[in-house]
Amino acid sequence: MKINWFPGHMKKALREMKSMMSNVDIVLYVLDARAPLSSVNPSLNNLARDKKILFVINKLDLADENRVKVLTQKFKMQNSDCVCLTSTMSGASKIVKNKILLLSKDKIEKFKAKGIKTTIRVIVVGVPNSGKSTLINNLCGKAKTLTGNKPGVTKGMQWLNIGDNIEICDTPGTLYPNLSDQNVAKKLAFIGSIKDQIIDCVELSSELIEILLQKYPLLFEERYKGAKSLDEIAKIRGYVLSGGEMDIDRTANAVLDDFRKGRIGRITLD
Ligand SMILES: Nc1nc2c(ncn2[C@@H]2O[C@H](COP(=O)(O)OP(=O)(O)O)[C@@H](O)[C@H]2O)c(=O)[nH]1
Ligand SMILES: [Mg+2]
Repeated sequence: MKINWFPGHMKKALREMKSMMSNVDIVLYVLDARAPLSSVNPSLNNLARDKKILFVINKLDLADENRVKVLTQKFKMQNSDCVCLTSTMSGASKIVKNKILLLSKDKIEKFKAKGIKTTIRVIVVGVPNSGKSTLINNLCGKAKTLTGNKPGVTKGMQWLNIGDNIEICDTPGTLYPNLSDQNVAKKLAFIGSIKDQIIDCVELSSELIEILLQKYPLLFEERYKGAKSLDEIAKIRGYVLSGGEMDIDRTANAVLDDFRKGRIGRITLD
């Protein structure tokens, strides 16, 4: 199975985002804590290269905190900052706002000296399903954008006022034309950044099982009572088709769903 997903709407979104960049002060780059390195998108890096970047490593509640802490160091570079958080929790908003104000301190003070209150414009980018819209809703204090646990929920772009003279823009999740590293592509598929319909779920699920058995054997064993393959999991779950055969499709989807909802445990694959 070769995974690649770069539909026309992503190409269009990247083009639109590029044309907006001259009006943007900060790029808020949302990564998934279950695969922070794999959810970096070269096309977005390219877009953000002259901007201040605030990396938000999101979905910390689903991830392996120790591993995330190590990976966070990779995102602390000049002109950028990095925070790890859970967008669905109320404290997230304050953390992000403070970081935005800190990163734009120079601009705010420059205008203040002239007696002008300036607006800070923040564009929120990231691969599909990383939690961009959820974070924005949290920053707004109410549901202003549509969210959903699958890629492709956000379609258009809109500027929203989040107070403290900060305006923020949601964008559709974007990938890049060629997912040449298939290990990265698989991780993006595991975390739900790639449309499930274009993937062979049995193959994907089998690969996830192999990786989890290697990286998190104890969590896996506990969840599936020692079962180590789709067949064995189907057996203990009693997922049987009418002819008596194991229902492998159902089992594959159940394992992917368990992982995505954090039911196997807190896991980071990078
Ligand atoms: N557990 C958990 N789920 C989250 C978090 N942030 C977002 N989500 C969920 O992830 C899914 C995708 O979120 P959404 O904001 O639509 O992602 P977007 O495609 O990047 O805009 C939704 O089901 C959210 O509820 C988080 O910090 N923790
Ligand atoms: Mg969205």
